[in-house]
Amino acid sequence: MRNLTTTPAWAALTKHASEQADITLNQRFTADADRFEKYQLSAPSWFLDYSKNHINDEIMSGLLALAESQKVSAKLASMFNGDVVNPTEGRAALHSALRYQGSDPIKVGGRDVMPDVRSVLKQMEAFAEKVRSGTWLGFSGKRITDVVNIGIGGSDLGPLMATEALKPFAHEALSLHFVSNVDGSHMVSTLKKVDPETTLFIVASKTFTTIETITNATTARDWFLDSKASDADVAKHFVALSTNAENVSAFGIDTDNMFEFWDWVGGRYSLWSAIGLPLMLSIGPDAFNRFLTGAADMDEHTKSAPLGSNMPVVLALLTVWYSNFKGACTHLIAPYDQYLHRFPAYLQQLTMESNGKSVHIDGSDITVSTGPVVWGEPGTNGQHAYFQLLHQGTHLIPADFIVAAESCNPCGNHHELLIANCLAQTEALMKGKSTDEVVSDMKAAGVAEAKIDELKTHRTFAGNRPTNTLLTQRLDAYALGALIAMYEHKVFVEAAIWDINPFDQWGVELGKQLATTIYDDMSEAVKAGVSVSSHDSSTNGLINRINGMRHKLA
Ligand code: G6Q
Repeated sequence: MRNLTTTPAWAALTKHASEQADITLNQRFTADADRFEKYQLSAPSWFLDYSKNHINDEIMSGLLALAESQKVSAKLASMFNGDVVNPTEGRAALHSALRYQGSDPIKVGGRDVMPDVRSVLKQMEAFAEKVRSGTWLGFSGKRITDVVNIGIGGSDLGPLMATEALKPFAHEALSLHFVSNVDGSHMVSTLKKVDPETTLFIVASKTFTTIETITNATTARDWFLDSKASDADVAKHFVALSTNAENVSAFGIDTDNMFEFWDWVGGRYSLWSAIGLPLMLSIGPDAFNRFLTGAADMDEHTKSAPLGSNMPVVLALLTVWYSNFKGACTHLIAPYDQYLHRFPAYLQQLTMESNGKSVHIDGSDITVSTGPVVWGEPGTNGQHAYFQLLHQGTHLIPADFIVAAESCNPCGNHHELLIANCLAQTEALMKGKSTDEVVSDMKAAGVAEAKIDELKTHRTFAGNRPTNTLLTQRLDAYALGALIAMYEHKVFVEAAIWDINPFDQWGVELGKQLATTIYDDMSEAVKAGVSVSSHDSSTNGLINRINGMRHKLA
């Protein structure tokens, strides 16, 4: 049994939560004029204002004591050191090695992995240069104009999010497409936009066994071979990103066109590896290296900053505070940056696949809430959709607001409006609007007494909603690398506190197994003209109904 909830730090935090439950954010700001100076942090490229949170020095000390009692520093060191921090899969989690800029060896099982890391990076750079410069030619001698990345989960969300985020720096003559869903519509609609003579397919799969990816890659290869291309031309149009050379070769891709990575790179942490090839193709090797450097600098910050001024640690502690002591179940990510429109989806996987666990690392049950539901959309769009619930709903929803001081596309007063909206939301969420203020505003506007009585509670904002604001100069490759690495480490620190393994994902296996069974059962039943009865009545009923509907359609 783990002793998280019996630590003195946990007891102290429980006491603070109960004793300070009624202190509002407004009261905290009134009582302490230095709150903004006190509760802010700087890390590479990013400034964090965390003053609009339900914290004071006592609570922060309690949270830091919790981090110490859960040995956060030692666990971080262990991860950076290449220890087996993923015991259920017997692996290290060394995504930090993929972006390491120093000259020290980084060892996994006694072997320095850095020569291999640098060699694949060189291979990627050489390839990217050829495609970007137009010297890599398709089978009919034309340059590549479109790149289709075929992958799912960790082999899709990271490169897709980052390619979108860094679009202002993209190669103008190269269009990137991402196909992930096994729903044929995803591949079919993408293939309609591209030409076999000028398209490069990247099959991105760590295991090279993932059904969605192999199905999509097979469809793409069939489509390609249905053109004037021959089998020998596949080498010019298909490359693989994988750890599984045997399956890559069996699929028909020359292993010379395979970019390798290793089992110590987790899927959702693989953007820095060969899985980042589409991003490198889009922004070029130099910008990709700045992306790696931003992340490496955030690694150094995480390794060396004291816990209290360590950005991922402080943000993780705030999540633990809200999840375990204030009853929050979700966490909003609100990037005020259109190019970060896939960032919440990316963080959903990073956070929810990592920390959606109910047992501790030793297999014993967890008695407290773990990873919150992460969600979000870019601002200002979210304001016109779900922000109503944030302001006047009944749930406590901590939020991260992310914004850059400068736009990558300066245009009129757009960026000033964007920033103003971002800051206005965090102010409104914190301050709210009292019924007295509502009444006096309505009186000043000449609203009749009866109407004021009818509407005043509807128009009252309780406020007291916590937010963090993350600010950077401009969202470039360096800043994005640093931001992603910061969230990776935040997730790790939360896991360290809850004492869970953030690097496995056994919860995704059962559905995959059952899908294979149902696929077989459905097709067998159609062939034999019988009903399926081997599942529960709901699943049987749905299978038989769908078989009936599809049979009639055929
Ligand atoms: C991520 C997960 C998962 C994985 C996909 C794709 O951490 O492991 O999302 O990335 O299932 O797996 P392959 O890259 O092996 O196809």
